Amino acid sequence: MNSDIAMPPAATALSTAALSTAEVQFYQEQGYLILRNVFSAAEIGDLSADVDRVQAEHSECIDIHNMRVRFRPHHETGDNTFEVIDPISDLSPVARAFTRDRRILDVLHDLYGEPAELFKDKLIYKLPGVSGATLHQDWIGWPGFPESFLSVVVAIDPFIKESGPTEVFPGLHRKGYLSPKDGQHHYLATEDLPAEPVPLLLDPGDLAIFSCFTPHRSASNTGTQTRRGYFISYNARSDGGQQYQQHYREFHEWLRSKCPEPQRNHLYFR
Ligand SMILES: O=C(O)CCC(=O)C(=O)O
Repeated sequence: MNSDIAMPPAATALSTAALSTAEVQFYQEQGYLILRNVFSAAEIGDLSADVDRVQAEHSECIDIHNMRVRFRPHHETGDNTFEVIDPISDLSPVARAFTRDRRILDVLHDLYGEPAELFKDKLIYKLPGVSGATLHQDWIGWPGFPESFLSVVVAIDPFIKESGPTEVFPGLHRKGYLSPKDGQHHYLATEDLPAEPVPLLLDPGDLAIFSCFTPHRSASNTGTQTRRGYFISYNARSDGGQQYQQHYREFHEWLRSKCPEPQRNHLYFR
């Protein structure tokens, strides 16, 4: 099945001074940045309602064979629990508008020194009980995978200790990719990292940004509320230009290649 995702490329910002020099320097040194109150409660309310609508209206898509969604074990029962819709911007006009919002694009222009291009986007719902992400870097050794890849997290729900916030290991992005560049996804061992993790504690409407080389992880959601975050990833324009559709073609190929026969024949994208 053709898994091209019908979505026009993101608009790009032209010039800005959205960040202070100190903020740009902090990101360059630490590999992450938190920006408070970027979006209003009303804007986050609209995003919240629309991503919940997508989850409800496309419930038939929440299926282990659909490459658009991912599951994780419940931290107590081990039950495979829905976690991610990737991508969501073609299903949610509100999410799509966030990917093109000047408040994000202007910040990225300051970090890149040039316009950003949308690379991928995913809504991590992280329902209560879902286990966390194992320590890893987002970069992967696929030919041409952009080293300028970074992710912007728009907090829809509070990222608090109980809900399993993303935790970053600051400064280590400067070491580059720490695993074999063999095209596979690799986990890292905490004891190998000479830094203490920083939890990205966010209120709804806050943004966090981290580099594809910044090691990160998250704990289980042991609270009673979802921890919905919109993770939007970009690359610098000079680092491959618009790659959104190409990325999803490669990603689906890779998912297929990882899936053993005969389940591979059941995979689809919808
Ligand atoms: O859910 C999180 O906090 C982390 C997610 C993550 O690491 C990823 O999607 O690469």
